[in-house]
Amino acid sequence: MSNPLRQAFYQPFGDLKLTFAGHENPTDYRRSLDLRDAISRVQYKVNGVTYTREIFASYPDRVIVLKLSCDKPGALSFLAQLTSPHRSSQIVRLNDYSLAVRGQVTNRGENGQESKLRFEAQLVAAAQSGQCFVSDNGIQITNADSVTLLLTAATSYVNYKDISADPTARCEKVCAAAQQYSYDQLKQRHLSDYQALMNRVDIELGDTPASQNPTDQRVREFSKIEDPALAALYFQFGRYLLIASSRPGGQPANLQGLWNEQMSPPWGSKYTVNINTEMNYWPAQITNLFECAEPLFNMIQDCSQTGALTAKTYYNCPGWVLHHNTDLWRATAAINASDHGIWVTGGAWLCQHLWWQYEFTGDKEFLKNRAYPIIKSASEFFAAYLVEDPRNPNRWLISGPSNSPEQGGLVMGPTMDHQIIRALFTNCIDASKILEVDADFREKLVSMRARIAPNMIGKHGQLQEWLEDVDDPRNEHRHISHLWALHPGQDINRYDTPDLWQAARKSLEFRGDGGTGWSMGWKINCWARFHDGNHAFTMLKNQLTPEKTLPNLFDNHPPFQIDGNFGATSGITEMLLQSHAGRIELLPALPDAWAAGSVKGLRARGGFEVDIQWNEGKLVKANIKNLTGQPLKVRYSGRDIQVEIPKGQIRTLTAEQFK
Ligand code: FUC
Repeated sequence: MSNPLRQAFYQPFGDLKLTFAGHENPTDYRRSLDLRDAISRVQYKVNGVTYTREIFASYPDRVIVLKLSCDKPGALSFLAQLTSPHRSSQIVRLNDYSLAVRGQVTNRGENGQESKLRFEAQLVAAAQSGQCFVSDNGIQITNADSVTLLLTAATSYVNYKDISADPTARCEKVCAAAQQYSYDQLKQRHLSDYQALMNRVDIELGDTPASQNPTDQRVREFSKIEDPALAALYFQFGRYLLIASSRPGGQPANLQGLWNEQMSPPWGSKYTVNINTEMNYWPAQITNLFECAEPLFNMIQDCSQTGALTAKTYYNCPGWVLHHNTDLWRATAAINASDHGIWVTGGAWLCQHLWWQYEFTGDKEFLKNRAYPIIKSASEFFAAYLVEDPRNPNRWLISGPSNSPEQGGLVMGPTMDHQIIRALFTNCIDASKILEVDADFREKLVSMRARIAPNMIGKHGQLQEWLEDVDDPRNEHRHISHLWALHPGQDINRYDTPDLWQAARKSLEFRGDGGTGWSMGWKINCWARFHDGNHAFTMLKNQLTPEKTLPNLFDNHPPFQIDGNFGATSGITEMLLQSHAGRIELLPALPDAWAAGSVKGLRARGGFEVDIQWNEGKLVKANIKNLTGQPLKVRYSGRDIQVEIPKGQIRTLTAEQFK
C-alpha cells in the first residue's frame, strides 16, 4: 500500500503595501473597478486634498501599473513595501528607484518535497517632483505631485519539466521594456489589448434606479428588487475575469482564478477537473473569448503527456488519463481517497473543450494539429479501459472502478463516465472523418460506442445516476454529474431524446435549487437547456445573494471560488442563445424579468456570430453572421427554419419569419 501523491498548491507571490502617514481618516472614499477599461480606481480626501489612484494589470507589458496623484502640488508622500510570505524571501534594494523581493517557494509538493521553484518581483517608482529614497525597508516617496509604480513578477518555471529560467533576468527585461513608455502610453496599450476582447460582446437587460447603488448593496437586494443591469454586469464580470486570468503564455484559471491570497488555500487553489476547471472555460467560445482558452489547451496537452504514464502504470492501457485533479506539474494520478479521487474521465471531459474550439471556429489546422491527437489518444485509453458488464445480458461496456463525482463511493458504471466517453468517441469519430484519417480506429469506436451502457430512466421517473436504480429523490448533492449529457454535453436534448430530457428534468427537480456557487451556476445552464427561463432566473437570484456572492461579485462556494462566476456567465448566455442539437436557438429561455434587451457578438456552433434584440419578451430581430459558410437551421418560438447565409455575410431575421 502507498499514499496517493500530493499535488502542489497555487500560492500568493507577495504583497505590495502602500502606507500613507496621516491618511488614517479619509473622507469621500470611493473604490471602483470599471469593466469598460479594466482599471481600478481609488479616490478620497484628506485635509482638503483629493488623492487618486489608478491601477491596471497590463497583459501586453506584463506589469501591474499604479498611478498615484493628488490635486495639490507636492502633497503626495508614502512608503511602498514589498513583502512575501515565503520563508526564504529577501528584500533587495536594486537602485535609486527600484526594489525587489526574491526567494524560493515554500510549498510541499509531490512526495512532500520542498519546491525548487525560484521567484522574484521588482517594483520601480517614477516620481514627478518630490524625492524618492530606496532602502531595504521600501521606497519612500516624499512631497511628489504624482508617482507611477511598475510591478512585475516572474518565477523560474518554463514548463512542467523545466524550471531553469532566471526570474531576475525575466523581471529586468520586462521592467526595461515597460519603462520605455509613459503612463499614458502604458494605459493606452492596456486599453487596446483589453477592449479588443471585452468589446466583442455587449449586453443590455434593462436598467432601473438600483444600478446606481454600490455593488454590495445591489447583491443584497438582487433577489428582492428589479435590477436586471446587475445580471448584465455579472455576465460581463465573468468575461472580465477570464480575460484577466487566462491569457496565452500563462497558466489556466484555477479554482480561485488567480486571486488566491492564502499559502494553504481551499483545495490547494489547483485544477479540480470533475467540474470546476471546465466550468471556468464554459464562457470561452460562446462569449467570444477564444484566445483565453489557450492556456487550458496547453495544460491539456501537458496532461496528455503525463497522463500517458499514468494510463500505462495504473491501468496498463495506451493513451492518456487524468483523474480528479491536476496542478502546475500536471499530475494526473488518482488522488486523496477512492470515493472521489479515483475518477477516470477528467481528461476526456477536458477534450470537449478542444472539440468546441473547432466546432465554433471551423479551424481545421487547430483540429488536425492540436485537438485530434489528444482526443484520439484519450479515446485509445477508453477503448482499452472499458470492460464488459458480466451482469448484463447484452454485455454493455462500462467504466470503472470510478465515481459519480464525490458521492456514492467507488463503483462500476457511473452514468456520467459513460456520457463523457460517448461524447469523446463521437468527437473522435467526427474529427477523423473531417480529417480523413484513421478509418479502422473510427470503425472500432463506432461499434464500441453503441455498446456503452445507455442512459436509463429509473423508478422515480429520474435519469439514473448509476447503473442500478438507486437514486434517492431526497438527495440534494451539489454535483449533478449525470446531467452532463444535458449540459455541457448535448446528447440529452428536447429534440433527439425527449424522454431522457424529461427524466433529466425530474432529476434536477429532486436536487433542488440550492447548492454551492458553482452548483447554482451549473443549474442556470441546465434550466436554460430545459427552456425554462424563469427557473434559470430563480437560480441566478439564488446565486446573487450575499451568501453566494462576495461584495466584489466574486463567487462564494463558500469559500471564494471562481467557477460559479464563469458558470453564471455561461448560463446567462444559454438563456439568450443556444447552439447544439443541430440548430441555433434564439431566446430559448428568456425570463419574464428581462422583457426588453439586446445582446451582441455571441458565438454559435458552426461558426456564427449572433446579435439579438428583443422587446416585450419577443424577438425584434437577430443579425447572424456566417463566419465559415456552414448551412444553418435557426429556431425561435418553437419553429425551425433553414437559413442560407453566404460565408462572411450577415442576414437579419425577425419574428415574422418564424410564424
Ligand atoms: C469539487 C467540489 C467541491 C469544491 C472542490 C474544489 O470537489 O465538489 O465543492 O468545489 O471541487
